[in-house]
Amino acid sequence: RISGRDGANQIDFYSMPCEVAARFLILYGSQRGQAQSIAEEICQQAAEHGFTADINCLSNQHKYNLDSEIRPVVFVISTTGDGDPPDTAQKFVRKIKNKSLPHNHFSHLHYALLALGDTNYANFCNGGKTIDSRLQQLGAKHFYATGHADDGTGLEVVVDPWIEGLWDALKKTFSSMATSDQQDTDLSDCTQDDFHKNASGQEKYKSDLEVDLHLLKLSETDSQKGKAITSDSIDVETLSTVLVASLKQSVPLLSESALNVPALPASYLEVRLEQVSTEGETVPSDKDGYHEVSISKAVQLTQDDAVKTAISLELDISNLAYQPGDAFDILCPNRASEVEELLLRLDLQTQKNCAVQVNLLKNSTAKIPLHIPQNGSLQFILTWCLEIRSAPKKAFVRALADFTQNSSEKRRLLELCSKEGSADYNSFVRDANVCLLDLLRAFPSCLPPLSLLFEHLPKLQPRAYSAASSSLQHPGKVHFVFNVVEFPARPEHPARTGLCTGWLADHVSSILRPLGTVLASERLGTSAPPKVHVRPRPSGTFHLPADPSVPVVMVGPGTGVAPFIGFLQQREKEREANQEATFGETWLFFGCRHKDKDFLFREELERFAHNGTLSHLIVCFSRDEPDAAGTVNRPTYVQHNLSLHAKNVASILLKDKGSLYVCGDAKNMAKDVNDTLLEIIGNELQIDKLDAMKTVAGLREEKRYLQDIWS
Ligand code: 2AM
Repeated sequence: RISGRDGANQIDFYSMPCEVAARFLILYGSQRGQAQSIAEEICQQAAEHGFTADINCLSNQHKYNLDSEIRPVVFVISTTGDGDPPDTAQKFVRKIKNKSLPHNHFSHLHYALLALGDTNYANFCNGGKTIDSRLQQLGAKHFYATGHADDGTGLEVVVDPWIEGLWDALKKTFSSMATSDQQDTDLSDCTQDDFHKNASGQEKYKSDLEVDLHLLKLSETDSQKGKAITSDSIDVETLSTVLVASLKQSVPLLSESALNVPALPASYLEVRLEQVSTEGETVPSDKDGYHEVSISKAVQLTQDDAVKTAISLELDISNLAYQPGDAFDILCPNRASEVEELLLRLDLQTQKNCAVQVNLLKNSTAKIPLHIPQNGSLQFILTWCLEIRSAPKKAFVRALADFTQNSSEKRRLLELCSKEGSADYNSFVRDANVCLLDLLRAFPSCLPPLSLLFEHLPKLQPRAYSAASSSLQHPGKVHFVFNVVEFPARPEHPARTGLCTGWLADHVSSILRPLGTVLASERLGTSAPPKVHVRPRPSGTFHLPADPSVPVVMVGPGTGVAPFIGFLQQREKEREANQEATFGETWLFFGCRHKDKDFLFREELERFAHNGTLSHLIVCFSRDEPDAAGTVNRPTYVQHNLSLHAKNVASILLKDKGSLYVCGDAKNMAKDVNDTLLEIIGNELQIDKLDAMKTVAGLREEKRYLQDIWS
């Protein structure tokens, strides 16, 4: 049957023993490289399991043809924005969404899909789900249950067992294809169990809204799968109570066989250091669309005794265009002191200026990671290209164990990356923000080769900051505001600041001034300003409504107020320029800890309220003592004020077709605000929670409930 078909593969591999020629196709849709690296890992592991895998990005449409694809296909799809498929998958999605495709268009296709998402954001895994449900509609068959991995709790919790179960599912697929005509059999039933047996991860839906969107957006079978996975998963909490020790200290509980975890992927890089000059290197910039710009101002917005230090920056961006609501990517280097320590620890300090040459080991089908430049100096690569602060993935921990001399250290590393040691890995590595250097400090007999770092450390990613200005008000400039992130000392590592915010704070220290003062050099314009590499990152949706008469409600406690400062500056200028126009009501719900310590942008916000740009400025203080009047139950958080103004908020959203914007912390604030919104809508419309959820989901669909949130 199959050999008669044309397509990418002319060989009748299904009738061969699967060890010989079992070939499948991996397609990934990646936004920031995670789906790609997982796809590449599957590709590498395939060989170990006797398969041959071809791998392509979904955007390379000329390199694959699903219309005649007879190989099983494994999709790895991430999610971006408001639950959208990644940019690299957009064309593909448009293609399969074509309404003229017949319902059996993909009836020949057997596939498995791994969806990546983050339950801190709305529309969990929706990128993968969109593709999955459309493929189902067009008749494609699952040969393995879809996995939904959550970056909020650690992708590997689902990804690792999902990949582990994939090999058996593929074997069954190949053998059933070879032995009988399975054209009309959905293979997912016989392999779902395999996944459930392996799944130590839970598919968690953190908020009710997620559950609701899940119910609304998914087919029934998908939501049933979600439940099945949850109930079958290993009880991580029970494990943690018996296993908890410390990062370093092993609990001799696991049997030797439990520790028998193979190192995957096998090493594939060979790194050579050449004593040649590598002078003249700067940051990896122009080719990726970055621009080096000056930081013209840096102002500390908070008092010295505030809980957090907030800093605002002004950058000279001359002709780079942006709209309020857009963000900018900022390139930041790893800390010089950490790079030095790493070089010292790896015994490479004297070679830091050597040029690095990276080659693939013989017979390897892997690829040299694109983010490692050829001939860059070692110091440059460790400073600008690799995320040395990232928590080492389990595969990395496993590989490190192979280069650890001391037997109890080695055992502990093996425990941490074993399936049974999952809870320990989560609490001592992932949740503790442990990085490679911390592990090397804790395990002194571990001495990995450089090639291992290059294989496992991810690309150093730029950090995105929302613009806190409008170019109408500040031509040629953009402002950002951020809190200097502080990680307190833990047994696993010393106190430290966040990579980018800590670097920026140090970088601008020579021009940093307290609020309300002018720095001498600013008046005289003498000292050279610090510079930074930025790249505009336009937001698809987080913008003011085009029609200024549409009312808006903005919710942004803390530095979440940033984009709204941009919105309001824009509106202030538009009002000045067009006094005849009608402007809708404009509400801002802001919150901070202390009125006198961290009321960010206080003067500017009061000016907006005074001149009518803001019709309502509603501020709460979470840690101030009650006022002299001793008001009981005063609002402490933005959502309390939302409740107090429930009638107005409901009427803006439900009657006046207004928009609600939420910016700031995803983990707590955005969820609580969402819950409050459900209550407000439920009460106003006298409907139950599920119907309120549907209404809120509708607001999201209409892009009238927009979030710019981070965790
Ligand atoms: P807290 O630190 O006193 O708890 C800006 O960060 C403001 O957001 C602070 O006043 C902070 O209060 C508050 N905040 C903390 N958790 C919040 C939540 N779940 N919802 C709304 N605001 C919150």
